[in-house]
Amino acid sequence: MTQAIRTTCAYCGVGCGISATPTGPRSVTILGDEAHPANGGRLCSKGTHLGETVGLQGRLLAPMIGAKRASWDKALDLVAKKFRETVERHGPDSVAFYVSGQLMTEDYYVANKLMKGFIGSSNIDTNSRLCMSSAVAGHNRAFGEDVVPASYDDLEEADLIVLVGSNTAWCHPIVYQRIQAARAARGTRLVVIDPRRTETCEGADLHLPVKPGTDVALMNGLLAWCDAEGVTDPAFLAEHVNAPEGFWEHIRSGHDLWTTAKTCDIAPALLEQFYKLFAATPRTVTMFSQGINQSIRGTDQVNAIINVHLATGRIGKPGAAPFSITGQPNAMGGREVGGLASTLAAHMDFAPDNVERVGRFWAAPAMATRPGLKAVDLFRAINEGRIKALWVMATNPAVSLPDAGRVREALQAVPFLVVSDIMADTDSSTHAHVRLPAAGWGEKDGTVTNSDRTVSRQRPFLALPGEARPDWWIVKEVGRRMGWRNAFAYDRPADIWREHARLTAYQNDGARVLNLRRQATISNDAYDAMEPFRWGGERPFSDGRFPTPDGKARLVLTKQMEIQEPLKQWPMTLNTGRYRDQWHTMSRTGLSPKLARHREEPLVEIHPQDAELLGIADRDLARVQTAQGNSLFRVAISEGQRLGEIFTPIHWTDQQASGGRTGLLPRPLVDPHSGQPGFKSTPASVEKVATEWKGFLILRGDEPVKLPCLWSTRITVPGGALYEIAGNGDPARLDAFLPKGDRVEAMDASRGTRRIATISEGRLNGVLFVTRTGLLPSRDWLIRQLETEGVGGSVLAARGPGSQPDKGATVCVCFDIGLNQIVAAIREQQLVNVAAVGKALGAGTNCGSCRPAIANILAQAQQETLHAAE
Ligand SMILES: Nc1nc2c(c(=O)[nH]1)N[C@H]1C(S)=C(S)[C@@H](COP(=O)(O)OP(=O)(O)OC[C@H]3O[C@@H](n4cnc5c(=O)[nH]c(N)nc54)[C@H](O)[C@@H]3O)O[C@H]1N2
Ligand SMILES: Nc1nc2c(c(=O)[nH]1)N[C@H]1C(S)=C(S)[C@@H](COP(=O)(O)OP(=O)(O)OC[C@H]3O[C@@H](n4cnc5c(=O)[nH]c(N)nc54)[C@H](O)[C@@H]3O)O[C@H]1N2
Ligand code: SF4
Ligand SMILES: [Mo]
Repeated sequence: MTQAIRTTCAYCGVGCGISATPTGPRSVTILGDEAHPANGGRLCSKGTHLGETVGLQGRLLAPMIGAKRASWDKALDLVAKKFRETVERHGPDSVAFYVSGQLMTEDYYVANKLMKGFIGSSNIDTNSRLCMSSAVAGHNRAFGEDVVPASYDDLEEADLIVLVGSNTAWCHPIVYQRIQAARAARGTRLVVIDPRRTETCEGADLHLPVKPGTDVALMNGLLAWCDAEGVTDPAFLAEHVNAPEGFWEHIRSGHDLWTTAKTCDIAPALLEQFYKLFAATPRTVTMFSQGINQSIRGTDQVNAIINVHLATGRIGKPGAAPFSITGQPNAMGGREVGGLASTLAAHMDFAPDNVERVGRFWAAPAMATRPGLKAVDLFRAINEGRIKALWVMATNPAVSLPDAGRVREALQAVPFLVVSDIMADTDSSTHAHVRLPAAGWGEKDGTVTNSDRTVSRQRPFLALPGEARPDWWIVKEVGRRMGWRNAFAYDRPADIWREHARLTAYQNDGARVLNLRRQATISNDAYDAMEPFRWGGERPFSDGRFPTPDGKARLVLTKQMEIQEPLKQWPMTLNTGRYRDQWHTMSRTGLSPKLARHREEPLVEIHPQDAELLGIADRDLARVQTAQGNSLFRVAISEGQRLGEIFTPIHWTDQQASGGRTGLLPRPLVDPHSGQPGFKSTPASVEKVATEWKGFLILRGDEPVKLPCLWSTRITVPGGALYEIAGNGDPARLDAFLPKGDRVEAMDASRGTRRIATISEGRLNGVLFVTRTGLLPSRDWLIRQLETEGVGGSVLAARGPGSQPDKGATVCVCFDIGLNQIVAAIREQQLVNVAAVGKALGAGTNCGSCRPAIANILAQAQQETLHAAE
């Protein structure tokens, strides 16, 4: 028997430990690691189904120069030569790296060192700019260092947890499960502050549907309330906190309950309920993520939250802290090594003695002396011709940056583009001159740091496929070929880890909390056996000392920004974010048939009244337009939306769909302190788009096709792919996409229905259903025919003998249980809670990610029963 390998999840910043047992060259059994402090054995739907994503579909397996395979030597020599020549000709600031919170700390360290110490520029920025940079800037302003003063254990010690701008149930599901467990065990109260009613609200005591962008007013109002109620901590304030001039005068004027409620568009009684609860509960954790960070006032929003915690002394104590939760698995590690253009290394900024110190440590020939270009500015600089060589690693800016249409132009325009990725084709790598095949999750080896500063190992359990190589190796090889052989002479990740650890400790006389001194001499064996540990200790700032020059934390005066009234041309406000079972641009989660079922298409969610006004019905297609661009989405009418606001997901790309391109829509406007884009709020309009026909296509195999129709979205299914399609004109042009085989057809002219299948020796190769006015059958049974023997012409009836009724949209992906099944069971068996549904159907009893959804279905069913009784 092969041994289980302990590693960390590929996805979110919760950083769950995984126990992976390989079962073949490219297959693995995944379980939660019971000994890992983040998850104690639990995994969410994405972690649970990681095994479905380790195949080689779509992988880049050899270096490519243009469309041609190249040897590593040739590709690396070319990259080194082009970067060296560009620096020689145009100076160090004419080149840039754009990297990612999905790199290992070791990868990140090498890239940062190469750019900031050897090339001599700070033009290395990361997708964490889009994610965590407002939190980083907020921490620096308040504490003097980017330190998260909380741990997951605080969630179990808190009496109140406030989630601000965080859809925790979907995006940090195991943290959400820990919160729910704490609620069950000790009655912890939960408040959610989010303009949308998300599934996170299902298990909460209060939901405040704030007007977007008004969190500063809400937090300042809270501070004013605490001040008036005498729940600030004068002793702590006097000894450990500095307030800027005019701070309290500012808080004490114009932040009364009524004014605040009006600004935030929340019922005063609801707001008062929250304020009272907060004031009465010393053990409070306020957890926040992108609803706070991704704003053009993100840094002020972060500081408004921290202000409340500092002023009430709710920091550095058990169960009391402001808690910025990270997105990517190693967003935190990137911050530690200094992978942002605005930091130098190891939590040091560009102060002259830091530059001198790091330069000495690296024996650097060309230290960068000032911050470099932040992501949005970086791509603008490319469009302006100022950046002539760009290396993108482990991120997909053509999809994920705001105003992605301009970003695509930049990627096309840059004279030399290198993309390191695990996948062959991404919307960004299409434009690359050189593509480098990176090692992916399960193959790579290194460390990551999660939201609560816990460092864990990612360990390989699969062989490197083809010629894929780890990112640290690729970068150090380029460094060596650029002429710095000794500075980049690493043989293994442990070599890099030790150097990084030494730098954090180098001349660190307590000035920086980040100090990995004990790791600096770790042996290779000890590195391999490393247990998860937390830097900065259990509870930073518990002694009331902060890493500022005078040891005191800082309150920051924050003012609520003006919220622009909607313009006539753009009557709606576009909010963007995530789905429970997809990860970013779907390069990994898109491979999993199970995960694909939760949301099969990119939806635009809209309030019923807005939809009615616009003449849009549920399941229509609609075009969302902004000043930056437009894209098509499937409509989902949702009571959870505020009036005038719409929501679209960030996940869909050219690789899976003709529409759903959220990245084209947001404005490239950024927060002035952090440079983080305001992804959550863009003026927009929506209109219905009619099509003459709709249908679907099921194809065997995993080679994607691009279909010539207005709407086409692809999901992976067992044995093949399902395309949902809609369009105008003659649909017969789609017939050509059916694979060869014996062809069977059925037409119904009155409804304009075409059904065609191709079959070889009793195996279904593909099937196309299109209709103008008729209904379409459930896809499930047809999909199963891909894996069935002895298929014949009767497949066009789209129904097996005694086949099941339509299950409806998948809710529980672990047991493949649909909405209709749950609703029927609730009705027929009079189920009253999530546990009862679990008992009856199994739904929600494995990973638990769908439990909030089941709670929501139960609540709706109860409402309907009430209405029926009235
Ligand atoms: N399933 C899944 N999980 C993920 C990811 C993924 O792609 N898929 N990505 C990971 C990454 S990198 C990140 S950064 C995290 C993000 O995790 P989250 O921050 O939880 O996710 P988002 O959906 O981006 O946004 C959170 C919420 O902010 C709300 N919001 C919008 N505007 C405002 C506002 O003005 N005020 C307030 N209070 N709230 C507002 C939105 O309505 C949304 O529900 O998720 C991580 N986890
Ligand atoms: N409108 C809008 N836009 C957003 C957001 C939003 O809420 N709204 N959120 C933003 C946030 S918070 C984030 S974090 C970004 C995420 O956006 P991206 O970083 O662009 O998204 P990913 O799909 O995670 O891209 C990772 C890429 O790296 C590849 N990859 C995976 N593992 C490795 C590896 O080990 N090495 C290498 N070299 N490549 C690898 C994957 O195949 C994939 O192509 O999106 C941002 N964009
Ligand atoms: S919560 Fe889910 S996606 Fe996040 S690390 Fe844990 S298992 Fe992975
Ligand atoms: Mo993120």
